[in-house]
Parts: sequence; structure tokens; C-alpha cells
Amino acid sequence: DVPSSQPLVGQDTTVKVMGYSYPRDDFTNVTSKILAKVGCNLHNQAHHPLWLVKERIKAHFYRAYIMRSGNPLFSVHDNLSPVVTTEQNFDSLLIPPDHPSRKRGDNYYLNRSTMLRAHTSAHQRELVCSGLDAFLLAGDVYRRDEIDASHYPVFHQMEGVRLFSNHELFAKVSSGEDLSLFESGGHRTPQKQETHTLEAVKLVEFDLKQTLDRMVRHLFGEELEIRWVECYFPFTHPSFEMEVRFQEDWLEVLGCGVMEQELVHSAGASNKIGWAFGLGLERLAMVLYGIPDIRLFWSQDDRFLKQFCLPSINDPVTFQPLSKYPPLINDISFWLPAEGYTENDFYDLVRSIGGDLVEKVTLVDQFTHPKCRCLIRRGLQGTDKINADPVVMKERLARRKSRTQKHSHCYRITYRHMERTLTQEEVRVLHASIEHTAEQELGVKGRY
Ligand code: FA5
Ligand code: MG
Repeated sequence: DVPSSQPLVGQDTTVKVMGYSYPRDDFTNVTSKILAKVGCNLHNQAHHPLWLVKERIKAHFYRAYIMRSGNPLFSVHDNLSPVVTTEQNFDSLLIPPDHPSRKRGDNYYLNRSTMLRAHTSAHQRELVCSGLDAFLLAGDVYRRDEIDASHYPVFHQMEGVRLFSNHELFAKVSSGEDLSLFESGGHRTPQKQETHTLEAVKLVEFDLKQTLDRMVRHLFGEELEIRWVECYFPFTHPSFEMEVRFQEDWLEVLGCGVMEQELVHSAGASNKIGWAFGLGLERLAMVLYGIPDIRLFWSQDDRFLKQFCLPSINDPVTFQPLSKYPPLINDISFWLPAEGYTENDFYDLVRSIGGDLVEKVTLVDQFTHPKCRCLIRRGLQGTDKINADPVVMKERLARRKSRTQKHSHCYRITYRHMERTLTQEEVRVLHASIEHTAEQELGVKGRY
């Protein structure tokens, strides 16, 4: 397991988030830079591009899906706290205890049982439990990740869920009253879950894809090219991703599928079948407005924000990219500790110190010390060689190699300010601080 490595808020034994204190333990890995983003709620900031995309999606659902009472079918929730239990983020979604998505290296834990949500799906069960049949849910989500133009440790998702009763699903089908949602003794196939009938699943899948297709056409217009790709989530089956054509390539914008019946059942809606989707608001905004870098969403620069101040949310935005200031590039190399090092520890540390001045960090070289190999060879030429059994020798070599071989990593850090030119001196100070802190907190040894 990785050692706790982050520069944290003082020596406190608790983590404070939005007025609550959570006791630290060996799982705590949230950094103060990340905690500073909690509560920003960019998706609720009027005229912010993420707010604008959220409002346009809301408006579309409010208008396109109306109940007989005249009220909108979908309710919208955008103020749920991002602090959730691991039960909400994983267990409630049938994610098994040993699933790789739970890794400490990929999530921000407040402690063993509490974390910053890694997806808005963390709230699916509680909202279904509360009796809702159709809802949208927008919020900030947190993931430890690499750093580049399309990855940031905080981004925003919108979740959608719709449940159907037997009557609702089959109402439009002729002799629909003879059809059922469920069957017993069925099998799980690539098309459906064991308890669902094929006709129910096909209708739910059609409704899901049609709903999402209409939504993206509402945002982007009819010309947008989209495609469906089959995929896997532990909480839906069958599952799909939607990709849209962007800059001559396919970009994944959402994941979705037919909700696992066990989840629907545990939320107290066992007589219903449903679909769910989760989309990335940044991804949609980047395509919609041609925003080239995900860090821009955090910009306070008026030249950026002003461009989205429109009288109506449906007015077109013609985004003018801000002029780019020159980058400064600096490498850092160090020997890794014998164990307990993960790349995400370093990425987090760089973010903690460099903040948004860091545009990109890439692992450019991995290296194993040649001298260590020589030592091994020399060792084997001595007494070990006499009567050498090749199997024993091989084992001994492997054992010694793992003891003596030193590994090093070289990372390239690209520094760039969005709003002015950085000076060499500024970057030198930052870079030195990253070197120093990495030695202190990650147990690495600089090779400068
Ligand atoms: C999920 O998070 C699932 N919870 C989605 C889901 C919901 C599936 C309901 C089924 C039912 P995924 O990790 O693929 O899946 O993220 C969903 C979307 O969030 C992606 O398609 C993408 O648009 C966006 N996204 C994911 N990672 C990032 C990132 N690092 N930066 C920006 N956007 C991201
Ligand atoms: Mg995905």
C-alpha cells in the first residue's frame, strides 16, 4: 500500500470539508488544493459555461418530457454534497470490494469510509429510494488522474435516471397488457439481465438511446455525427457509451445502460425497470464551444467568462480562444523508493505545489541502474558459479535483482500561465519546491 504522502492542512487529526470534520486514517489522501475546490460549484455559477450546458440540458428535458399533470417529468438536483460514503460511491452500485476503481491511487479519500464522489452515480440509489422515477443530477466529481488538456482532478457530471412501470413501458404497444417486464428462469445474455424479458429491455434501450440522441441534437444541431459503443459498468447491463465526432476523431461523452435490477430492487422499486446515464459536462462544453483546455473552466479571467454572458441560454457562443502565452518546460528525475510509490502520488504533489500553472506532466523516461546489473553479474561469477544449477541460479538472480536494482523516473513538467508570460525565476522556484517536497514526502531521491 502507498504511504500517506500529501501536504495536508496542518497536522490536524481531522479533515474539514464544508463545515464538517472527518477523522484521518491510513486511507486519507485528499490534498488541500483539492479541498479548496469543494464548494466552488462551477455548475451553479450563473453564466459559467458548465452552468450554461447544464441549463440547456435542463431546459430541454423540462420542455420535452411533461406529465399529464403538466409538470416536468424529470426533477433536477444540483446541490448534493460531493462528500459521500464508499458505500454510496461503490457498494450501492454493486461494485465489488476488490474492484480496481476503488484504488486509493485513483480516488480522493477523506478516510476509509468517506470520500469525494468519483461519479454522480453515487446518488442513484438514494434518489430512487426517496421515491423519484425520473431525475437529473449535476455535480462536481473528483478523481486522481494524469494531467493534460482534457484531464483535471475535478470535473462535472450530469446523471439521468428513468424508471418505468409495466404499464408505462408497454402503454404504446398494441396488446401491451399481455407483456411483462420480468421473467423467471431466464439467463443473462449480452442483450439482457436474467430477470428481464427481452421485449422490456429492448424498449428501455430504445427509449434511453432516443432520449440521449434528442438531447445532443438539441445542443449541437442535426449535423452532429454520433455513434454507440458497447461497454461495461457493474451497475448497468447492457451498457453503452456515446461518442461524438470532434476534430476528426471520436470523443466519448457519456456512459449509460439498463440499470441492474438488483440495484433497483435494493432501492425499493422492484416492480420497475430503468435506464441511467452519466455524462461529462466539460466534454460537452469543450465540443460545443471549442474550449481547448479543461483548465480554462477554472479561469477567473474576464476575457474567458464574459464570452458566456448571454441574454438567453440558447444564444450561440462564438468562443474566441485567449492568446496562448509561451510554456516553460522543466524535467525532474529521481530514484524511486523500494516500494509504495505510485505515479498519481507525484501528479498530486505537482498539482498541490504548481496548481494551475502546471499544464502537463508526462513520464518521459524510466531507467534501471546499470551498475546494479553489473553487481549481479559479478556476484554470479564468484562462488555461485560452481556447481550452478540453472534453476537455482535463475531464482537467486531474480531475488538479488529485486533487492539491488534501482529504478528511476523522469517526468517532464510543462508550466504555462493562462493570462501572462511566466518568468524563468518563478518556474525555478516552483520546480525546486517540487523537487524538495517529492524527496520529503514520497521517499524518492533526486538525481539532479
Ligand atoms: C461513469 O462515471 C459512470 N458513472 C457513467 C454511468 C452512469 C454509466 C450511469 C452507466 C449509468 P465514466 O468514468 O466513463 O463513467 O465517465 C462518464 C463521463 O464522464 C465520460 O464519458 C466523460 O464524458 C466524463 N469524464 C470521465 N472522466 C473524465 C475526465 N477525467 N475529465 C473530464 N471528463 C471526464
Ligand atoms: Mg468512460
